Amino acid sequence: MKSPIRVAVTGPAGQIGYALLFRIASGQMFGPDQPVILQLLEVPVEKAMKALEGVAMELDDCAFPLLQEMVLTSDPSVGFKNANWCCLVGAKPRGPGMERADLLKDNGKIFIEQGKVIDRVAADDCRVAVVGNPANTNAMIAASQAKRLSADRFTAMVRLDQNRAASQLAKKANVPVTAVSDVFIFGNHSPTMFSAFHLAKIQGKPASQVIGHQEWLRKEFQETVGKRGAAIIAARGSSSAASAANALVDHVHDLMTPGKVHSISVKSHGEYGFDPEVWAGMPVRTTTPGSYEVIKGLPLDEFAKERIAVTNKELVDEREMVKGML
Ligand code: NAX
Repeated sequence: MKSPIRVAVTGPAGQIGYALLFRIASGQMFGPDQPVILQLLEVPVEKAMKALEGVAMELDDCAFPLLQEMVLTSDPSVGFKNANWCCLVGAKPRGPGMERADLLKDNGKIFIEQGKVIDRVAADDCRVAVVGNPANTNAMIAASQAKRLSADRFTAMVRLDQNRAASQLAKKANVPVTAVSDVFIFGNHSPTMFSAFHLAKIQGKPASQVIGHQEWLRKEFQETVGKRGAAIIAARGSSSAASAANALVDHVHDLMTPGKVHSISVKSHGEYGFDPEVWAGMPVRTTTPGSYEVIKGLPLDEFAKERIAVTNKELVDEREMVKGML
């Protein structure tokens, strides 16, 4: 039996938390032979901590063989202590009439604090995956506070966009989703993200050739993927939760599996025209468990360059809005 890994999850009493924890504890994130210790960090509010106790009772009731221990806390230095992975899901939601800049600043405070504490108390091999929005910029903020852990350890999730894009392409081409490959998301996790259909393949052939409907790929497809979150809120009355948790399972699982090619948001070093120092969705290949290299040199046509410039500008603007806090 392997020794257990410590997985810290913030926001465990929230919607995504409820869809995520059971999948981590059942082995879907780290594999069927990897025991886990869940370190669950909520806000110090009675209602949230009480709800967390309920979730922990349900986890107990699953009798998961891989779940060795649970720590329930509202103290970040306990929650992140010796953590090998930190899944930063908890964040303040955007309230009515709230400007994006206010949301960035309010969440910025959370991620500054969490970045500092993770850097101080987490394990030496710690990896961080940010889900709480605005996820790309929150990852940049948390990384900015770390001195011990390098910036490449901090990633943000664009996997939900990748999965949404793959599924839409499969539907349009009337093939199973397993026939779709090389779907990469560039840029921000927001409606400006660019789903690079010119690189995607369906049954090994270029997706644009198989679908043959350029206008759909450029407009409707991009909008459906980029605005999927809003469409789900309109239909379901609350935001994506199970699909977001599933995407995080995929994000971490693929980052732990050498050879996997997938999209994650990482610190830019100027690849594909992104500003250095923003966190942008890009294609990566996992090298060793937890580490990756950005896949460089994929061809970009004029349309792709225009779209990347738009999403890059949004990331630069977000960075400007929080610059004073870093
Ligand atoms: P919920 O509001 O249901 O749950 C959030 C939980 O986080 C709450 O229990 C809250 O008490 C807790 N929390 C807040 N601040 C915290 C802190 N400083 N430390 C620890 N816990 C804290 O939201 P949920 O639907 O679970 O969504 C969580 C985040 O994911 C939101 O920011 C949301 O915007 C973001 N999303 C990101 C996605 C992505 O692809 N990157 C997609 C789904 C989702 O919208």
